[in-house]
Amino acid sequence: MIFEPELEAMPLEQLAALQLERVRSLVARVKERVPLYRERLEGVEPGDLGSLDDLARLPFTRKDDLRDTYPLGMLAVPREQLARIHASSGTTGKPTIVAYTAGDLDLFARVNARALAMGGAEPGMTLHNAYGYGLFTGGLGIHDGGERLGLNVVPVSGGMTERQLTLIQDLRPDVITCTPSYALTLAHALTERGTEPGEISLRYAVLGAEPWTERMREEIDASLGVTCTNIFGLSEVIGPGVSCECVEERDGSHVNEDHFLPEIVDRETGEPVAEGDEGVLVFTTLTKEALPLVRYWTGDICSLSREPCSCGRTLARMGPIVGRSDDMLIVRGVNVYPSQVGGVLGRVPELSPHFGLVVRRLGTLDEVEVLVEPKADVLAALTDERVEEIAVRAASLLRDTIGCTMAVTLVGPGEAPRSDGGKIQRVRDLR
Ligand code: DLL
Repeated sequence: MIFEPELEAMPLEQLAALQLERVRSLVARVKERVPLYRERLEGVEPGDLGSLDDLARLPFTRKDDLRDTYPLGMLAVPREQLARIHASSGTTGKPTIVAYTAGDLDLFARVNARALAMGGAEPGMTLHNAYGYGLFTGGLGIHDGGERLGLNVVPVSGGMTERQLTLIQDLRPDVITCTPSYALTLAHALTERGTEPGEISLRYAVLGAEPWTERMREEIDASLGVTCTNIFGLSEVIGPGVSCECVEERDGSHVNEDHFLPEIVDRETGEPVAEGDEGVLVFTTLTKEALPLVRYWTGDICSLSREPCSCGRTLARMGPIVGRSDDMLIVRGVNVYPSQVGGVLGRVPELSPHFGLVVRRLGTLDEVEVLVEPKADVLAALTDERVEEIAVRAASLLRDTIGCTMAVTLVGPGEAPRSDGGKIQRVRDLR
């Protein structure tokens, strides 16, 4: 079902007109209320924006702008109007604080209701929500979206895997939401209990917050007995619900672009790329009140498609995130994204989706070792020669595809990184 058909399936011309009108009023609003934008957008008048293409003349906003104005220097409303704070999971230093008015929380719930409906959920279903609750936007964002759609939401949060399985068996939810890596952890724990996928009630899984591969999708579909879809989002833009795949096609995530205007730009020059090409994803928030952002540079790399979709939505679709400019490793001059490695490993039939990367510095050179677990049924029949043959084949596929030599080591079950509830850490950097 489509949660807001009049908006999600809007004729494209009407959508573009709405976006332009919203961009203009955004520019006026941030210039009036946010010192950083008053300075940066000096000389730009809303009326100068004749079409959406003119947006490309405006400067980008970057994560550093939020850091430099920590904690709340980019607010566009008085502090008393805030209704909630979240923060993004930074790996170093202070978190990035994001803020919501009551109106923003309403929007947050609506776009997540849309996303859950895209993923197959319908009013009356039960949702097992295993995204982390707290400062992370995943738990509460999906929770409010589920309630808005008319689901019965079980706020399990991440972790305590055994208890999750018990609740899944006893409460018989139809839909599960968590990170894809945690869905695999749950699936494995289920197998260890001796439970077959057919014995549990789950039908849909709406998974995201980290990159994942088609190999992971196949394994999650089969081992949990679900149809899983990819949900994308980031705290700075709102949290989850920026985009989601529809269960009909599962081929690119529909961006809620009446609220979050996407652009794809060249990662070096910042210029718009040709339609369908890969580049950095940039968002302008069209309706957010507390923390509106003009051309926010996400660092995520993907492509955007305007091909019509059989689900009836007219919203553009973004392809999977193939990497992030800031988790890119540079190995002997070659750019390597961990998710790209996962994609290549997925083409070796004997390998499972469990992999990790270890980066070491040997002298002046960086070396990457790829640790990957074979599939469980392959493992039983492995001889030393076969292990060697698979590793060599995977390494040559990586070299031919990515252009960088990496050692591949096959490891035992549980030796590659796993998720214990939240986002998975695939890279161990020992430099
Ligand atoms: O991860 C919001 C979210 C929660 C999305 C639950 C989906 C589900 P942050 O913690 O701010 O927000 O991290 C945002 O995570 O810039 C991407 O690099 C990555 N990311 C999020 N969703 C996906 C996805 C939440 N489906 C950052 N595929 C983003 C790949 C994703 N990467």
